[in-house]
Amino acid sequence: MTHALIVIDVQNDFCPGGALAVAGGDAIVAGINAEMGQAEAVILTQDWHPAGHSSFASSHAGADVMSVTQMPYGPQVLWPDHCIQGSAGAAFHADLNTNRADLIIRKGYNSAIDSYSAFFENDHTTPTGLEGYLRTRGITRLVIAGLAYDFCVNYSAVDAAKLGFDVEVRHDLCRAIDMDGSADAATRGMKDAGVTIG
Ligand code: VGL
Ligand code: ZN
Repeated sequence: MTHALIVIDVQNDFCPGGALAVAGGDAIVAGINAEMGQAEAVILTQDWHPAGHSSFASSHAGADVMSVTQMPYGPQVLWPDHCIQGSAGAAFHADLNTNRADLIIRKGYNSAIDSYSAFFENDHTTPTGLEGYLRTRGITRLVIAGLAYDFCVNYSAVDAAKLGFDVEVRHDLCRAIDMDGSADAATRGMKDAGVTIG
């Protein structure tokens, strides 16, 4: 048994020109495609929000983009509208080898709760189903890459480690939003959770 490669949110809205562009987001695509050849299973995640999602600043009167608000489940960054279900921005980067994917898991479809992690919504309780998929396939080792390093990659990796998976994050195959030191904080948090940063 080798490992599953989990590719987080390599979507147009997180790449240059997108609604929530991550610097260099497109520069990791070729390396991720190459890495797929090493994996037993390839899983893609896709941020997939309904219009008017509660994580959008536009859904909160007077709120600034990138400000933080308090939600019932904790603090929430208010993002520009992004990855709206079925939009071009929500589509995978055109060069990503989506044909190699065994599973595409969508997240963030619940209007009231954001979902950074591929495993749980931001209430840290509502599962996406990915844990069950991996366990029933007998996969215990995960390599994680994608966007954004400090949000969805970080949350996915920490949740995976807490669930008992053996987790490596490929730093070279990720790019960060990096607001207020969030990239360094993500590295510390992942290491504390037992994630290997490769
Ligand atoms: C993400 C912010 C909002 C991510 C998704 O993929 O890291 N970040 N939605
Ligand atoms: Zn999102």
